[in-house]
Amino acid sequence: MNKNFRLEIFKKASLCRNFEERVIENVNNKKITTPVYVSAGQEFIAATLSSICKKKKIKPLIFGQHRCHSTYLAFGGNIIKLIDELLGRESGCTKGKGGSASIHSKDINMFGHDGLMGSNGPIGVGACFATKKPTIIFLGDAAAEEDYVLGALGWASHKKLPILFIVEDNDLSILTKKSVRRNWNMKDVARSFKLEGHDIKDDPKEIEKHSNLFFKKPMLLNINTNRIYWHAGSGIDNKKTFDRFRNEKTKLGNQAIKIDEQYKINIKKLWKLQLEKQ
Ligand SMILES: Cc1ncc(C[n+]2csc(CCOP(=O)(O)OP(=O)(O)O)c2C)c(N)n1
Ligand SMILES: [Mg+2]
Repeated sequence: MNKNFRLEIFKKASLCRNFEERVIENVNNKKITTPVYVSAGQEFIAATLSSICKKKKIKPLIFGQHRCHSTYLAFGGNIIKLIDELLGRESGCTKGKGGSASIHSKDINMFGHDGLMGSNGPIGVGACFATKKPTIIFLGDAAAEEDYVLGALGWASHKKLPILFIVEDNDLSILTKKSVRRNWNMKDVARSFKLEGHDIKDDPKEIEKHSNLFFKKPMLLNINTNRIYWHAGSGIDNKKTFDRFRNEKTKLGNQAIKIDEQYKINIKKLWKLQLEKQ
């Protein structure tokens, strides 16, 4: 992967991370009063996928789950409308009625989640089957376990749909690790349904490696990642959790540091302006 592309991905990740840091701040100071599901730590998945789609000039249908701020922002969702959504305003991307877990945007073809874990599996497959448009379905490692997701995988395989299932595998269902819940993995499940299935890290290079086949055949990528903050809200479970963002920033050096500083300033300003409008 060339450095410019890596930096482009980093830019999106920086946008997402700095946004989430302000969300955490505003949860702590009680400016945000509804539940939030922060995607800090997992942002390189959306940042990489959206950069690849941009390069391929593909605007996919997007079916996010509850932890979806980064999905929305990386795929070009309007940041002001997301701030307003989290503040419960009518000017929000989901008219202030969806909140953090149900981010919806016609502008970027993102369909808000209804709260039933994994429901976006069959709904997204149905939408892809009906339209044959490139489609990405984001699932958590726990949502992927729902029986109706498995049926949807089978149909996507049988109909050879242009679909990408992304399992954002943070090894947690709220606080329950995968090893407590199951003795199988999603890559094997996908392959048993004759889907292209892989188990990889949230390293942009690993994601890009599979991108030649994106939307050419149905594929499932189980992407191992880390949640920095609590399931909901602003607490931290473990300060030693691996942070892909910090890792990439260090590896990319000065250019990345400057990009990140600029995003920090700009996003702080945006939040301040929106909060003053209250
Ligand atoms: C069918 C269903 N069962 C349980 C819940 C309660 N619930 C909400 S989120 C969640 C954990 C989700 O874990 P995962 O899919 O791995 O996503 P993550 O939060 O880790 O991003 C649970 C159990 C729900 N919303 N829907
Ligand atoms: Mg999880």
